[in-house]
Amino acid sequence: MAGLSTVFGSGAMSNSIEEIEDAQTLFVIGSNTTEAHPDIAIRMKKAAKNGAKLIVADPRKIPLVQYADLWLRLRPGTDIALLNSMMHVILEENLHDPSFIEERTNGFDDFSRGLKEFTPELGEKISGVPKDDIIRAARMFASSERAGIYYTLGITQHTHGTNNVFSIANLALLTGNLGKESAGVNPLRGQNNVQGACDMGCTPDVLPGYQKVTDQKVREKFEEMWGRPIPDKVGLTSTDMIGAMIDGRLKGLYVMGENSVLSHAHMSHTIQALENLDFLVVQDIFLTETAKLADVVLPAASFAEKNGTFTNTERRVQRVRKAIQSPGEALDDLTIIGMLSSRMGYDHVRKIVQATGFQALSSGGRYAYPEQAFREVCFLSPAMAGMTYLRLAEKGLQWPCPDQDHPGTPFLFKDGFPKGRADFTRVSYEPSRELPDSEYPLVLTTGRNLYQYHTGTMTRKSKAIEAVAGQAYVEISSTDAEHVGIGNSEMVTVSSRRGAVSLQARVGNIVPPGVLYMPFHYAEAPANALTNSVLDPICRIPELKVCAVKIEKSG
Ligand SMILES: Nc1nc2c(c(=O)[nH]1)N[C@H]1C(S)=C(S)[C@@H](COP(=O)(O)OP(=O)(O)OC[C@H]3O[C@@H](n4cnc5c(=O)[nH]c(N)nc54)[C@H](O)[C@@H]3O)O[C@H]1N2
Ligand SMILES: Nc1nc2c(c(=O)[nH]1)N[C@H]1C(S)=C(S)[C@@H](COP(=O)(O)OP(=O)(O)OC[C@H]3O[C@@H](n4cnc5c(=O)[nH]c(N)nc54)[C@H](O)[C@@H]3O)O[C@H]1N2
Ligand SMILES: [Mo]
Repeated sequence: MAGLSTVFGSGAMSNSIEEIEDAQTLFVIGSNTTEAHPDIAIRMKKAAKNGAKLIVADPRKIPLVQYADLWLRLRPGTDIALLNSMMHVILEENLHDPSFIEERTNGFDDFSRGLKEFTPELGEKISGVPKDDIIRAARMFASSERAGIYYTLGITQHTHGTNNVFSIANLALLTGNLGKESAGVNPLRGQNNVQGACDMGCTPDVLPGYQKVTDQKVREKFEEMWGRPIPDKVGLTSTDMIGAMIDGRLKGLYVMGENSVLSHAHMSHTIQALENLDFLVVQDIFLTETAKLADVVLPAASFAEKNGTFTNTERRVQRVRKAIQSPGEALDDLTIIGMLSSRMGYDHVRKIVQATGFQALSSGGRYAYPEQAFREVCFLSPAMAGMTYLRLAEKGLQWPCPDQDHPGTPFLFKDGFPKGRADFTRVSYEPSRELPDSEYPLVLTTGRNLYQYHTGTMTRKSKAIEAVAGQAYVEISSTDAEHVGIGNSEMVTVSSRRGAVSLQARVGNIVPPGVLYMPFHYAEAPANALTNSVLDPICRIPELKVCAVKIEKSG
């Protein structure tokens, strides 16, 4: 998601979930919304019922295809060819928005020159989508007043993930679909609070509120409050940390709420990296595959056992309230971090309490309760300066919310872009890094299903969920299954240059010939034993959506 950060600063939806219902066209690309964001998919289905046009671009026949006016079944990894050829048609047929381009953007000329070669014929050749469908999609998207783009990992988890996101931004700018209701560029974020984590500075280039760590003024502001020098260099991404652990440049690691062994690409590599550490701390609510490798495990409390805030994909900061007591020695993450930092001699709380004028008890060098930490956040992050627990009480607030009287912001960029004008970015098509060959003739793409959550630490403890989705599987087309001599439900072995897994085959028409699909939920058949850890050069996301594999009957 960092890809979008480079464009818009945060990776959140530009518009609100509620607005989906009033869109005239919805373009859903690389998002299995029904299974990964069911609540948002309900709005999309409602919009379609109200007459909105729905375009779905996905290699798989995902459930949303059933509601689509147009399904663009592209080959994995070819989104730029598809998007560029759609934009070629939009320009050719004068369906773009010249006044928006003139008033609010930069770089149009260079960008449009780059589109010249991307005829619908070339688009079809690369993506496999028939050229007439590319033309129809272009017309459908560009001819409506309010058209929104919704995307997720089918767009980002590629070595050209950042360029994919630029391409989506180009389409929105070309058609003037930013800065108004029921339109926009909308990445549907993943975990309940991944947006909040990013807002709090959990990316290596920023402090809370997307304030650049390389900006001296920013550092001075935080140093003054925190009473400690702040490094002036951008840190490592979690994906780059793996390489640094293998090289021995990184010797100690503190993992908080991540089951890295199963969730990072190229599992044997990840395990080698973790084993090469001198010291590993894992703070989790369960003893995961990763926690088992740790020197110290800190038991944490779950979402239902603590107070605080979560921020969702539409930038809405919401209260979370403690409903049950934590078991055993588990403590909430804030308390654990506070205890550690006071042992380390940090004592910035007093200063913050003074500066915010928020008179409340703090114990030792740490906060006594989460509302105090929230005060600090709002004090240091201009986009949240107007928020308080009291104001969040009912249905939360969407940032930017710069002062106490500000009602929050349902959609961004109404009165301009952060940089004044938005840039078009010329992007060209580049194939995925590992393409099928005679030894590994199929493309594997990985993801999720409706029932399970990620590495299964939480959902696989539920008997009800296991009863319906407890079995690891790989989707294969009937054509390929016949070719390899595999029947439905038979056990197969899928292997790549990095590993092999055995699991059940699901033969059908969800994936096209040439493509396999595997969810990464199952530790007994981990998809990431196969995936390629090669990274996008800008945002450092791995190519989890494309690698080359072969499939054989298990024998
Ligand atoms: N049930 C459930 N819901 C979840 C999660 C979960 O684990 N389980 N996880 C949450 C998290 S953290 C996230 S990030 C989101 C992820 O949400 P999604 O990104 O919607 O989830 P994925 O299953 O990874 O689906 C990606 C989609 O992209 C398609 N795809 C693959 N390759 C390409 C390509 O090259 N181009 C295009 N256009 N499409 C492609 C796949 O067929 C699939 O439909 O889900 C969130 N919601
Ligand atoms: N092949 C493949 N790999 C992928 C993806 C893919 O599409 N394909 N998707 C990627 C994406 S988008 C994501 S987001 C990652 C997800 O990867 P992870 O984040 O590693 O997956 P989870 O299983 O959600 O692990 C979260 C951990 O946090 C713990 N936890 C839950 N609540 C709390 C809490 O309140 N406090 C603490 N301390 N711990 C808690 C859980 O027990 C769990 O062990 O996987 C990535 N990996
Ligand atoms: Mo995610």
